[in-house]
Amino acid sequence: MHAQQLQQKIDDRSAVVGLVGLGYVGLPLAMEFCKAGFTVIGFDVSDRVCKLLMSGKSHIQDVPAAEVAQFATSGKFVATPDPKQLGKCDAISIAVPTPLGKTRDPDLSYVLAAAETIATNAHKGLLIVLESTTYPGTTRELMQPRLEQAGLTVGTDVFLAFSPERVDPGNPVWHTKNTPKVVGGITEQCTLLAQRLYGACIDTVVPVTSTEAAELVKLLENTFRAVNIGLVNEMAIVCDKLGVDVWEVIDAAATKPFGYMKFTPGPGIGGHCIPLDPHYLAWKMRTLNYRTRFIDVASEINSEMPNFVVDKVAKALNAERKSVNGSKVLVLGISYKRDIDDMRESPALDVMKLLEVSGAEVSFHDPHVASFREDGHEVKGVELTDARLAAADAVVIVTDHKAIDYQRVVDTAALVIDTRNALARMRPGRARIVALSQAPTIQGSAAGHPVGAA
Ligand code: SAJ
Repeated sequence: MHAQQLQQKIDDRSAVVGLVGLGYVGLPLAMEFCKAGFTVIGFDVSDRVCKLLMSGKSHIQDVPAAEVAQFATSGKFVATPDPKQLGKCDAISIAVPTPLGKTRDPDLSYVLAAAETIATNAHKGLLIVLESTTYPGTTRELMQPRLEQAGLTVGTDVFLAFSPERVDPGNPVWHTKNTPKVVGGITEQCTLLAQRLYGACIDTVVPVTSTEAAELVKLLENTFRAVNIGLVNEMAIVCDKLGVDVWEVIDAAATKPFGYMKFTPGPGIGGHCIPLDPHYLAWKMRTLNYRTRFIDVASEINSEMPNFVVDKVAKALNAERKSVNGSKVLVLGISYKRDIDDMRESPALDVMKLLEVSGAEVSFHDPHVASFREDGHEVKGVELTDARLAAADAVVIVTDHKAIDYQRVVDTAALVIDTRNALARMRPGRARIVALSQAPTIQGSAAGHPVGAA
């Protein structure tokens, strides 16, 4: 009875849809529900975010302010820090952070807070969908009991599902509406209702038979990336020891039209997904006495890359009879990937810290990051001037933003360690260039040949 009523309200768009968490996942999804004709109540603990949205502005790069303003003005979208408003919702999606703690253990405090808030305000006929990336079993083991403690039976009184978020901020092609959405429910009825709800605003919905399957889909997707990035990072180390250009090898391998997918090595991995998501699976499997070796090995190699890069810098300076200690090192690009301003888990932070610990005088320039906060204080970037490029004992390209003029870097700097192959097509200039997988030539060595890197 509740299922049929909810399905009817979804179909005629009279259902009120709640979004818990109005970040890079929740806000775009809220807008899609509004565009599909639903009234949406967005709940966020940040009063500042709610006020900003209700004033018709957007704090998410992929959501135009005009869209927020349109629905906030028409009353189709309300952003509020008041959890009691969730009692008005017929369906609620949860898109809150699931970080890892210091010991790489899952921190589900935001999910649990959302579950408590929803259970307190839940009513019969409510559909809840968890979107936050988490370990398999979370929806059934943590979410369902809280609803049932509130006297609501999942599958008949209320409906519960998991649907992994697949938002890639800044992606010019794939958005919330056109990216296929996987949904898996505690019961078949839960899956059907989640499928109906998301099908109202997303082009393709992919049902799976359980919440665990849906939770694992996301973890497989991102573990696949982390493991393959770890593989090419190891290939960079292999090529470095063999004196082979890893970029040439990867580009040639990528000509294979089947059975191969190109990944590129670098100074390590950053972001809010790839370095973290696989550890959710590793953690869960440890509780079942199983060690997910691929995840562990990939994490080991990826985490080792900042050290590998700093070792290259040290060897490159040493080739000029300089020590890291006392050298001026300019880091170019510090966000976790090119052409964005996000610093989360960025390997550039590790590279700069390691250089500083070795006594280098480190500065950075990033066209997208003017400054960042570390240990409670602000670290400011520097302007990219010819004087600074020329004065640096070493320039290290960590994130290869398109906005940087790399020919200028090659023409002006004396030594550049290029961890992203950003200089591959530059004309020769003043700079001696050391690639990610290239042993620096030791000046004055007898043969003048590259000395194998350690
Ligand atoms: N990286 C490499 N080599 C590669 C690819 C990435 O070193 O070949 C590094 C990046 O520099 C970055 C980190 O790995 O530091 C993560 O890069 P990413 O391209 O995976 O970007 P993310 O973290 O924004 O990942 C997101 C994920 N989206 C979701 O989880 C919803 C991921 O699943 C997407 O596949 C990815 O975007 C994407 O394709 O852009």
